Amino acid sequence: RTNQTRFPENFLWGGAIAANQAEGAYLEGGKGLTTVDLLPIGKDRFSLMLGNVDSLELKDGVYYPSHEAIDFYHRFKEDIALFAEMGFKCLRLSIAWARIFPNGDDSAPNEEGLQFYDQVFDELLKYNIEPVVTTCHFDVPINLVEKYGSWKNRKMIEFYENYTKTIFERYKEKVKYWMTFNEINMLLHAPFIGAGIVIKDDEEKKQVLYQAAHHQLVASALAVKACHEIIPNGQIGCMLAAGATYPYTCHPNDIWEAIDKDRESYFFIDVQSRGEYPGYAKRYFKENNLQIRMEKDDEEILKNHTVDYIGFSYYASRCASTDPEVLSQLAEGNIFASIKNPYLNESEWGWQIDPQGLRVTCNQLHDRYQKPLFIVENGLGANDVLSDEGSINDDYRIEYLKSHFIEMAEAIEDGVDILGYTSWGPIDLVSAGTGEMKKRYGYIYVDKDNEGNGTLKRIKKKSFYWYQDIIQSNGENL
Ligand code: P53
Repeated sequence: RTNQTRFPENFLWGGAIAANQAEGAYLEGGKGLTTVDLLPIGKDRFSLMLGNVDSLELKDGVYYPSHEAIDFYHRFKEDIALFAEMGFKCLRLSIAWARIFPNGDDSAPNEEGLQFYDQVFDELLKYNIEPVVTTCHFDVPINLVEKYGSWKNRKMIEFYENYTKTIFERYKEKVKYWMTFNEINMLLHAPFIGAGIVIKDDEEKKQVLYQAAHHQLVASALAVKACHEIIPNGQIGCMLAAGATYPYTCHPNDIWEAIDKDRESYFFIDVQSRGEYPGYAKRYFKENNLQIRMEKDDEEILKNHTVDYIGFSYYASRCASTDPEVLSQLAEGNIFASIKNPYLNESEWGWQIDPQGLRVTCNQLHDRYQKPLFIVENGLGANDVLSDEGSINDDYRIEYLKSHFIEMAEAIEDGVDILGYTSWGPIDLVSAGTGEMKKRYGYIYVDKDNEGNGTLKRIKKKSFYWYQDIIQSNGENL
């Protein structure tokens, strides 16, 4: 190795949380109900996330983990102080749309909601922690689902534009880094959690989803436009649930299948970053008889307002196969149906662990888009257990992160421009996929269990001190 440092001097080390998984206070401060507030823990959650929703009302006697979450709403000062102690350069968080516009279509914003984020950003800036803000991380105001069918409806573009302009204006002095939709490609796999979409029996699923995708893509481009106009020194990115797809074998059919699978996701980013629908998407629409209704200016809007950087989450790589025998072993119960890669280990939740896949993914995104990347989610969900002395020795998490950081350094050496790295859930929070508390990602333990019992006390894990050292040495001690 040369003397050159591995990570750029201003590399943004930090962590990432989302309003719906951390804040709680689900009806406080004038906040309206959102899609995620309707998701229980347990086996019903999965089917609801996919869009099999028959009621938009809360049910009695059901435990909804987002309602209190980890109470970040009341404890953000304590939590941010802990992030500062680790030396965070940035914190990725999301604004809850329904705190700002409780119904989504209100004529004026909710001042109390705006003030809450003012306080959060001020607290971060006090420690020189750069806020990195996702405008929408899964939680669509429920009124927009009820009245308009969420992103199925073109009117959503207007509501989102109004919302994003409001927050850009309000926070233009405080927030430089923005992102539009969290894991925009989730819309295809889990439409209700991804985009508030409920599929009715008489609806053609693909038609509905790709039309909704078009609305989000136009809305995203308009947010880019507004951000550039309102915050001249701002940067705004897209956000992809990434993870390279490997061909299961070298059979040409498998090679093509892997390309095809990746394109399901790249589709979104090709539009957001290159500004137009790719040829393979047009072919797909034609062959599946999908009519995407566009208005006259849409193509121009998409072309003129592309993102500044590519934000993405990376948890695992995937495998693609055309062999019926291999496909019959598909792991169930995951949003991304996955074929087991025999060369990889998996987490307690069956997510395959592939540090090298991070290097692959970085290189592929770099080759494709030639824009800075921002790794805005990565980490290991594990069931940490307190020792008798009350400590958490999460060596497995340190091992996971270390191996991924080494590959991230390799990608940088490959010439990939990476703005920063925010690990998912630096403080334990509610799992999006399962609603559990015990699927923990944090450097900070939160005393709360799956049933909602616990003191909510924060406890530093062993990885807290490890990450602190990584940040302090800018990755030189890996
Ligand atoms: P949890 C599935 C596949 C990839 C990313 O996930 C996903 C999901 C949803 O489960 O979501 C992202 O909490 C998402 C976060 C989420 C995180 O990954 O299921 O942006 O909100 O918490 C981890 O372990």
